Amino acid sequence: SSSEQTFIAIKPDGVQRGLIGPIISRFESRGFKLVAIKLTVPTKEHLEKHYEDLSSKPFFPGLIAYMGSGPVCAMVWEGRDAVKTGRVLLGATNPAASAPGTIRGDYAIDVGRNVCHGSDAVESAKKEIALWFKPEEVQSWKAAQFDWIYE
Ligand code: DAT
Ligand code: MG
Repeated sequence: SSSEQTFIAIKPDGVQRGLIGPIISRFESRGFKLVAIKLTVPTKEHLEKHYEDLSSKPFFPGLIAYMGSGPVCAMVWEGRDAVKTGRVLLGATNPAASAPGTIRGDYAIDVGRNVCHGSDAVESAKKEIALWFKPEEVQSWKAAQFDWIYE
């Protein structure tokens, strides 16, 4: 459906490097619709929940410290296959393996500073959206260009 939602977050390095505009532009120009956005410094507890599946990894403490080191631009983007296509726009987890033309392939070098997060499945997207946003912070609106993007 054209109403699938994914959670995308520009990480503190992406915010510091002035990449909010360029990253938003990629989702916008692809045809996705922005339905929620906020700039927030997430707490340690919040990040431990967000990344709970990775809690046993050796890089977990460093990941939590990095993600809480400054403002994060948290967003929800909507559109057909938003989760899967969002991951394509992001590129591989390790920027060294990300193709040019992807966000990580164009803007990052180190896996520990890979500038942007994107949900990896529809189920995790639902969980992440509920963790980062109250229901009333997620807008429902029809984009004027809708019929020019979907047949
Ligand atoms: P992704 O962000 O592509 O979904 P993930 O969920 O496996 O990747 O890991 C979350 C973040 O943790 C990732 O964006 C960067 C960091 N990370 C993953 N693997 C890492 C590693 N081997 N060393 C350092 N950081 C890592
Ligand atoms: Mg992940």
